[in-house]
Amino acid sequence: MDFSLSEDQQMLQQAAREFAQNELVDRAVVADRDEVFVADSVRMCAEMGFLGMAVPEAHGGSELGALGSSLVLIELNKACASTGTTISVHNSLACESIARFGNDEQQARYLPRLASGEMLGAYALSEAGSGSDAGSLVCKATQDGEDWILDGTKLWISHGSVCDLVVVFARTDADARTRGITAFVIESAWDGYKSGKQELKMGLRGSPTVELHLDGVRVPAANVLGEVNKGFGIAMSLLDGGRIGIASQGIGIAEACLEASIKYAGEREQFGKPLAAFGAIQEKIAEMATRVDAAKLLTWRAAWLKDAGEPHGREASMAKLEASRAANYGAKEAVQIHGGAGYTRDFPVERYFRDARVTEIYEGTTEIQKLVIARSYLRA
Ligand code: COS
Repeated sequence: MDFSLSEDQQMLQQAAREFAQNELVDRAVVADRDEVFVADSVRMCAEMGFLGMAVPEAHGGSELGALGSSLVLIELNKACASTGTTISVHNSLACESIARFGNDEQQARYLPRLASGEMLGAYALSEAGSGSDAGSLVCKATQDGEDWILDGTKLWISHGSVCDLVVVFARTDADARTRGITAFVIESAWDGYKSGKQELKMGLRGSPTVELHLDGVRVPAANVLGEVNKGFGIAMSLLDGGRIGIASQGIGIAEACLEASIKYAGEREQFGKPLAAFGAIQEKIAEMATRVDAAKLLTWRAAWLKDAGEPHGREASMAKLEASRAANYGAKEAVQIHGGAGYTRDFPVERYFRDARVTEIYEGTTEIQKLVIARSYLRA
């Protein structure tokens, strides 16, 4: 067993780190404060090739695989979790859906534009009545000649107000629960597509989360992704990969918390010595660092399995479970180490604390990750 990254992976990590620290850190503060989409950051990510991480080179992508993507996502999220969310959803849920389940024509039509950043991709599964119970969705697709007509409202859609393409899951058989759902690729410019209310969120304020109204959207048969009524498996299998992305986000936030805490503990003095000299602070740093590494090992194992073409659902859920806990633990302790200062916007740990919270909620709650893990052992 070899725990080291290859030279290419180290170079990728370094390039992503320098880019994120130089370009994203200050923009993250403004996007959070003003609650505006991190458009410039995403555009610069496109120039770096980070919008094509899940797209094969043959279609203009950088084809970094799950491990390469994780290395990049950790660095982006360390600097700006709103950018990290956008890049993760675009790659692991939108691009990957077409790269894995699209036919040749769909791949040729969409992948180059997604990889270059000409199109930003989103993913629409959740609804008012179906969050954790994704299989109960009611958004409807009705056949009309060769076309499908989509009607319904989707909820919690990351960057649904600024995207160009969305992978939408809709019901095509009212009586078949998870076996009656189909995946469609739709373009936001099409008639009947409208983004609605933008949520006012605790964190990730540079990543708009919106309602999506589909009002008679006409979708040609050519935009059905995979087979009719086989969409639920596609949704779940994409989420297996997406969860590696969110685990990487958790690691990025947790690492940012650790680094900020080490810096502050070295600078701030109380009782005549730096905070770092106190056992109570050392105990927190040790816990934070160990949890970051545990999350990294689990996440990179899941990514390695995915890249090897092996089943990785259980491992992705374990990675997300642990990494999201590491992020929330790290953020809580980082604020604590910073004391009153950490409770102000003068220090970034206040934002990390708010951004971390959702990692235990979206792309499957902590409870759902435990359910997936337990089921994989118990086959219950
Ligand atoms: N990959 C491929 N197929 C999968 C799968 C996976 N990871 N997980 C389940 N499936 C398939 C099953 O094999 C089954 O297929 P068949 O119909 O051929 O038997 C089908 O999907 C239904 O599976 P299951 O019975 O397990 O579905 P449930 O309704 O019990 O739901 C959970 C399973 C709870 C795990 C699922 O609904 C889930 O992940 N919920 C959370 C959704 C989520 O993360 N939402 C966030 C959206 S993005 S913010």
